[in-house]
Amino acid sequence: MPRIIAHLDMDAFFAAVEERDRPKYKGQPIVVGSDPMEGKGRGVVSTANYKARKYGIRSATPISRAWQMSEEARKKGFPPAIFLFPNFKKYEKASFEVSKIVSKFSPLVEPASIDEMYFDLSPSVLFRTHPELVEGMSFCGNYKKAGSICKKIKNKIKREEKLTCSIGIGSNKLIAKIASDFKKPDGLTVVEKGKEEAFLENFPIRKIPGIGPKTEEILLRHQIKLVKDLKKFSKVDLKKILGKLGDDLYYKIRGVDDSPIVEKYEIKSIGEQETFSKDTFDLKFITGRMVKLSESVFERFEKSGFKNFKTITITVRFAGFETKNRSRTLAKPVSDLKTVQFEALKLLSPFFDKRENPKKKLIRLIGVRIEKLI
Ligand code: TTP
Ligand code: MG
Repeated sequence: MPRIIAHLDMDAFFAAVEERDRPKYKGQPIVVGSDPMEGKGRGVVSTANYKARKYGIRSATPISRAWQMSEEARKKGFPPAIFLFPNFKKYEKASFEVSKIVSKFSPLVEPASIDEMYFDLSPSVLFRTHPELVEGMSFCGNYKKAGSICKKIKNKIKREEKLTCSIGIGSNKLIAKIASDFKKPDGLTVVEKGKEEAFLENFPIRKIPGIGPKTEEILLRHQIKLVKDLKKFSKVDLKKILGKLGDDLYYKIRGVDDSPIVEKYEIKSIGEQETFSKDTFDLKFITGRMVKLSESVFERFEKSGFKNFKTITITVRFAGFETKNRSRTLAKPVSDLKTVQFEALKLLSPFFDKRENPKKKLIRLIGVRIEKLI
């Protein structure tokens, strides 16, 4: 049965929520991330709104660099960026409200991250649950109708949540995902059945999910820049160049993907990290921050709707960026703050002695995450 799948991705999500909730910053360039400390801050940018992106600021830009870019813009007479800390509880709430709106239009919704979701608009699915939405729609698939449903979804999100999003519609998840990114922000892109290959051909290869910086580098060495360059290679050739990934890619670049929509709520973990303002080996300070981070993570867990968890994971990043994760999975599920704090500190303590840190390297960042949520 042919499918019609949509992918929705919120625009500049964290920054858009902040801009909505703080009217005094409306229309200003906004950067959500760690404290820039007038250019001496050491974390990174979570996201920047589109005004701040004009200054070159992006997700994962070092916050010190973002500050410099804002200063350069200020010197040219543009408004400097407003730097704000992330407030995950607010973003989780907005994300939940958006998925509630989408659920009114489709019975099959897959939350894929905090700001994106896939949903099924196939007539065969909607006929069963939302007959009013598919009146006059034929079983062979009607992309116009799917487009008009998505317009309604976008309007409702704008009206009720005061946020914009971009949606892509296609015959599978892969095409929908690439299409949602095609006209950002506030875009709607429909790729009808049969038009998938033509749609993909002129994209740079990095747009294909699964092609990261390393694969891109390998392919560039073979003069492959665009999807259409990649299409000249046979399946056997691609396998020779890229191994198993080559096999997958052969189909992806032809728009073929039959992965299903997975309905379950996909939060896999709740966690937070903190980059210290200075690399440190101060036991009292670091354990104090770990206790606080655990509290903050636990508060979010309490609001998440999950009842228990089984795994606690910590992250330690040394001054030289070497990063270690350590986990403990408990025999029985738990749901209390004391356990998170106790286990996190127990996992952390070897980093203060020769068990995990014989050279007494300074610590740059710590994080804590709870996983196996039930
Ligand atoms: P994205 O959807 O990748 O980015 P975005 O919503 O900010 O912007 P766009 O309009 O291009 O979709 O990520 C969603 C949120 O996830 C983003 O608002 C902040 C967070 N995030 C990080 O914290 N760090 C990162 O490196 C990225 C990519 C995202
Ligand atoms: Mg987004």
